[in-house]
Amino acid sequence: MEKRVKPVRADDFVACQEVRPSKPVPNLADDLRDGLFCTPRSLPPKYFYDAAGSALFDRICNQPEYYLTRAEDALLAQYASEIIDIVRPARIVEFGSGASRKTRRLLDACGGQGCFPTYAPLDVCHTMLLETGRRLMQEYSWLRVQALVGDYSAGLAHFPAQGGTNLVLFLGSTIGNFEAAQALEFLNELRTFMDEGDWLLLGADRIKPPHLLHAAYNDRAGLTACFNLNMLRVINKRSGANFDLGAFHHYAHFNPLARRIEMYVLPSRPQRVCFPLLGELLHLAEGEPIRTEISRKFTHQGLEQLLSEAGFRVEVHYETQHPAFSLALAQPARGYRGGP
Ligand code: AVJ
Repeated sequence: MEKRVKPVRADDFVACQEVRPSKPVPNLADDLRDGLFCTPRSLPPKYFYDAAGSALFDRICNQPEYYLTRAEDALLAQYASEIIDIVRPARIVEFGSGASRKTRRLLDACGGQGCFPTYAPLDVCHTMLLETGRRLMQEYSWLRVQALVGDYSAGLAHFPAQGGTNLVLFLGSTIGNFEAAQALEFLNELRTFMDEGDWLLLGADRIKPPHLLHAAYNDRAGLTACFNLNMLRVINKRSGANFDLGAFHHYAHFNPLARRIEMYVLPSRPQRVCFPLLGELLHLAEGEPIRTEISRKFTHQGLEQLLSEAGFRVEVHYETQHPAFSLALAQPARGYRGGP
């Protein structure tokens, strides 16, 4: 008889707790109504990330054109011990942790310096949190994982407090998905939840020659195109809509005035899409765009200005050149009285 390995129950090892939203979050019907039945049409990027979408994003990160992940990882590899030495965190909080791959650089540095923080990843995906948490605890014998299930855009008022220094990670240039006003609001809110001695490590992509940006969002293997169109599949599955995936194209370009990548799905012929959830029918003309993502690109100064407007003081600004990428280590500015 085949010998079976006893399954490990992740819940036995990884403490997992829910962070309740503290402000109203639009549901799927709201997002569809507000995004599609007006012009210009758009859908929020959070709908990229079902299991297939997350797997596609992982593969995009390994594409030769998608420099972001490698640039950020190079900075973490080079500066993780310096960062840990400066911060000496009691807890590492990570927003949108996903598979926590980059976090390992920091955990390695912790181990090397006799600093043993708790790791608190916040993600919407419960399964991903448990799997990653369990794996990390096997790799780092000293590590306690306090997994948090929730949506960082749904408010942080119910985020569990913990004494000692927090190091908050917001990596991968996810901040670029927010419009300028939203980014400011989010960072402001984050600062309100942080103590004066806490630290923020923020990864942000930088302005660079358009052909490099264009290539990163139009990889030759076509993974970004699949990732983009997968959003329509997610919407179909979750709402019962009937987007015809074969009738849409991926389109991504860099808008140098707005300093951002804009990503769209474009119908190659007129479309009628049913939304039973709303009792509505959507008419799209040939080529009428639905925007699925913006990915803002910062200048060195622009990033520091955003942080300072949100009430942070940048202590160290790590950066790569060619391709440029920023990792800013910042603290809440002392005596800051501004608010959102
Ligand atoms: C995960 C939001 C940082 O904007 O570069 C990758 C998502 N979109 N390719 C980015 C993405 C297309 C990515 N972020």
